Amino acid sequence: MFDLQQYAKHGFAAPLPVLSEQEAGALYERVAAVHRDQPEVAPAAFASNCHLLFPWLYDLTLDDGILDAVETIIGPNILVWAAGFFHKGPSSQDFVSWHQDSTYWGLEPPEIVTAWLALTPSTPESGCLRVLPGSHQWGQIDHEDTFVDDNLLSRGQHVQTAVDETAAHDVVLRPGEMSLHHVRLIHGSNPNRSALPRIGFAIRYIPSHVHQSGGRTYAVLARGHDAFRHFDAPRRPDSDLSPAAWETHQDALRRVNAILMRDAAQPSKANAHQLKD
Ligand SMILES: O=C(O)CCC(=O)C(=O)O
Repeated sequence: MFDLQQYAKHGFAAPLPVLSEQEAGALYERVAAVHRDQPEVAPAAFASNCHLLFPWLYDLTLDDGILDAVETIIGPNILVWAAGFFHKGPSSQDFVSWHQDSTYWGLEPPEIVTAWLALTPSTPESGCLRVLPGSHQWGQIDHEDTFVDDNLLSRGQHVQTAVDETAAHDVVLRPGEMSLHHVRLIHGSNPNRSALPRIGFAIRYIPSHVHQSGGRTYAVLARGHDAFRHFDAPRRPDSDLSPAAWETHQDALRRVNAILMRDAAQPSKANAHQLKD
């Protein structure tokens, strides 16, 4: 099922089954219910670090099927550094520019892996993740911040190198399937031209020896043990959107924003669905 040699060569692996379509559909319903019942809260709640606001998302980051594949790549001592949704509504102009996740995260060494779990069909038409195979071996490339409105990235950053679109690979996923990608892999995505929302839950996993520069952030021990203690451990949310959960979430955001947005020419884009790079 999961081919480590392919991951090492191309910097990603997909599609990998994690949940049944029914399970993915049930998660989608929970997300949709919050959007329906609390529309003023939902965009902020499902963006960066939403696993600190909803116990069922916290638990999803600890899913054994996901962790088994992640362990193959980064070893047995695994922390969850961040998690959040990339949500494109039907016929939405939202897109993600070509970028490397490693650019502003301040994590070293670059052994971070993202699990991107589809809750709805992720296809070329709906604006699926697109990757440049092998680009994780190109080292860290400079990025330019654009702060363009429809860009889902917090700084609208894009990689300062020519991207050969014909070499890009579309990561097509059914609901319940995931992809894994390397923190240095160049990737992005196009607008959603379909009638359905395109929703992916991105979880950032690190081995416990990875350290944070620029400040101290939170990370949840997902498997194994943490002999390094480079991160603070947040509490599991006691219930959906509880005051205590919001407090931890806001503290986590403040800490991580101070790192991600340092030296930025503008503050984080208000519509950023996910704090990145
Ligand atoms: O969901 C997308 O379109 C982009 C996701 C992404 O950039 C990431 O997971 O790092």
